Amino acid sequence: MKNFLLKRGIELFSMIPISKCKVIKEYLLTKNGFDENANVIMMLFPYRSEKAPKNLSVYASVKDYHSFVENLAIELEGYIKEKFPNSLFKMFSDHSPIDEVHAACISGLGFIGDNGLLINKKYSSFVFLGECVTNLSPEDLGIEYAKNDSVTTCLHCGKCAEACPCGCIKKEGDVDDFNPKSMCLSAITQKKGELDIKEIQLMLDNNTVWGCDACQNACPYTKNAEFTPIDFFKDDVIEYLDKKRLDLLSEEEFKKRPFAWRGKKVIERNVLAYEKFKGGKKQ
Ligand code: B12
Ligand code: SF4
Ligand code: SF4
Repeated sequence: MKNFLLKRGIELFSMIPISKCKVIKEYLLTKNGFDENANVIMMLFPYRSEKAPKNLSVYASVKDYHSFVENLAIELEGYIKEKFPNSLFKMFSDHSPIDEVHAACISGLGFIGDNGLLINKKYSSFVFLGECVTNLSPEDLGIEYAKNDSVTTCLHCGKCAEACPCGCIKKEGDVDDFNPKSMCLSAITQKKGELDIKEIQLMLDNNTVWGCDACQNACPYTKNAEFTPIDFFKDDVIEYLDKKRLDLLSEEEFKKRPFAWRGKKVIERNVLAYEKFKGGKKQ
């Protein structure tokens, strides 16, 4: 299993029992036949490449990580089922039974930043999280349980809170209220319906038509972080998204982008508003 993952550029993985995870969607476990004895192999997928996007968050500029995980799941399932035909095995990412940030932290793969994200020392917070839930044991798979399964946190330097344009991040020791996550710019760019002028202004000020990286870019761990070694995230990066670029995407290509799950209308609305108010000029 270790070699299988390493060959695919996945160097950060670790195993924990599901009983230590925060289960947020129980039905995804029962539906797939798992009980409290299941194990979780947490994995980190670094995704930031040298190509820095100009008006998109990094996650939105690379190909959709869900298809990366789907392809990995197919290969991994074939590999595992050949050795253990009766085993239970299911890959998740994002739409997951567990709180992935918490699980990756107690797997020893990083710590939780005040920005709510999992930060890995080598790749910073620019890592996607995914996991394989299985009834196989560490001995079966040749991966040992994480040694330190406590929750660890960051430097609490306050830079992410200062950089957040929406006041969503609480500084250590802060007693003031902070805004709910629904007010996070990332959530605003993904919501359906009309955007008001304040919301459009936030997109313009932060140069983004999808997602937000302000709290990650301000974080000191990002400064010296390494770029992704995974080819999937290096190819076909969209550095600037305008209406012309959007229209050039075929239906098939559009489906491969991280903003596709919301449908064409939402990203088109953002791009048009961005272009209209920026006067169509590239930053
Ligand atoms: C829902 C969600 C969002 C929503 C949150 C809105 C809401 N109403 O809750 C929105 C759209 C805002 C969002 C934004 C982003 N997300 Co998101 N999101 C998730 C998702 C699917 C579920 C989170 C959850 O509900 N956890 C469970 C509940 C119980 O936990 P919670 O206590 O409410 O808080 C958790 C998180 O919400 C977060 N958190 C804590 N404090 C704060 C504060 C703010 C302001 C925000 C936004 C989040 C946040 O950390 C907590 C511990 O896990 C996870 C995947 C997963 N299955 O875990 C991805 C996930 C957390 N997101 C991810 C990413 C990449 C992002 C963005 C960076 C994308 C972008 N560039 O725009 C931003 C970052 C915003 C931020 N600072 O956290 C990655 C994070 C990878 C990492 N290194 O940690 C995940 C793990 C997806 C993945 N599989 O890789 N996300
Ligand atoms: S993603 Fe942007 S708006 Fe959301 S918490 Fe981070 S800095 Fe704030
Ligand atoms: S910017 Fe500072 S406070 Fe925020 S996550 Fe990074 S180390 Fe923690």
